[in-house]
Amino acid sequence: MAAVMSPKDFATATPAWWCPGCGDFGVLAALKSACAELSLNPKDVAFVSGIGCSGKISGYLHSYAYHGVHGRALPAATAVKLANNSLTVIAAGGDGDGFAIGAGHFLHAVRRNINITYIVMDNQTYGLTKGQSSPTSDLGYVTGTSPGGNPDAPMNGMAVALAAGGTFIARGFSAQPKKLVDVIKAAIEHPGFAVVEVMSPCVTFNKHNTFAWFKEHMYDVSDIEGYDNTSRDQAFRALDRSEDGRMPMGILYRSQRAAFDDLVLGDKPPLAHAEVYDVARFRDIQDNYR
Ligand SMILES: Cc1ncc(C[n+]2csc(CCOP(=O)(O)OP(=O)(O)O)c2C)c(N)n1
Ligand code: SF4
Ligand SMILES: [Mg+2]
Repeated sequence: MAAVMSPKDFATATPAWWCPGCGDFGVLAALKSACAELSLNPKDVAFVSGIGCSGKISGYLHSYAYHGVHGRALPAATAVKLANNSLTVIAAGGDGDGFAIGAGHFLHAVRRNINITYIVMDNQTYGLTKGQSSPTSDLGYVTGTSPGGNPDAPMNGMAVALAAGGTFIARGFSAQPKKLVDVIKAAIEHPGFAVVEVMSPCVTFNKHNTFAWFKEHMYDVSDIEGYDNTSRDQAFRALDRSEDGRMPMGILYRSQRAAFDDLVLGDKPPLAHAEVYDVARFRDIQDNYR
């Protein structure tokens, strides 16, 4: 019988550093609940994050953790999964981390369909570096570095993921915990690359995309009559905000195809389970890199 876990089993002694009211608290709480409800054990979870306010999350979830380099959460998470595919690997980072500096890695992780979950904590700004515009900032967003308003059109990261061959594409809102937990659980259980964009307001710097703004603009795809989340066509249409500017949330699209880790590893044991059959040769190889 699976062990009964509680969100507290995933809590760390470190208090979260975020500003009071930051949306990221909701993402952390939902992740802890999702892991507990799936009866995961902290020793079987590896959490990898990039750099940003969002990236700090790996330090607040009791599990194996790697707080890496800006924009590089996904290659690091890919390496962890290939080294030990018995781990549940979850990567997380901000909209800047995933869609600006990490955009190339994002596309390739999507097309590879590696069996990990990726949470993009999207506050439509660069929170950590004091509120510059990010790839998802709205046109006209005024910041210290764009006083005349952001001149760049926002990127639709979930539509890009769908075009790149994504097999699980979802969106949540950090202020709707029940729905967010359900979406994250489904993402973790998906046998392939699952991306969840969580709208997570930055209360300190983004005075435009506030909690109230998201409440007004977001709707659940389950409210669209007959919405079929296995239809790529319907997902594209929902993600296109050109008509009414509203943002769909929920599981927008799901399908299945072979996962990268299964294709690469086949029946071979991953590195973490392989026997070191020739210790002298292994040491030689290590010495080459010293
Ligand atoms: C290679 C590199 N370039 C730039 C930075 C500076 N930097 C740190 S976090 C960040 C952006 C943070 O925005 P986002 O990823 O959206 O995370 P948030 O803080 O909003 O959660 C930048 C540009 C860095 N740390 N490393
Ligand atoms: S600066 Fe914004 S994103 Fe960063 S902790 Fe504060 S509210 Fe959250
Ligand atoms: Mg951000």
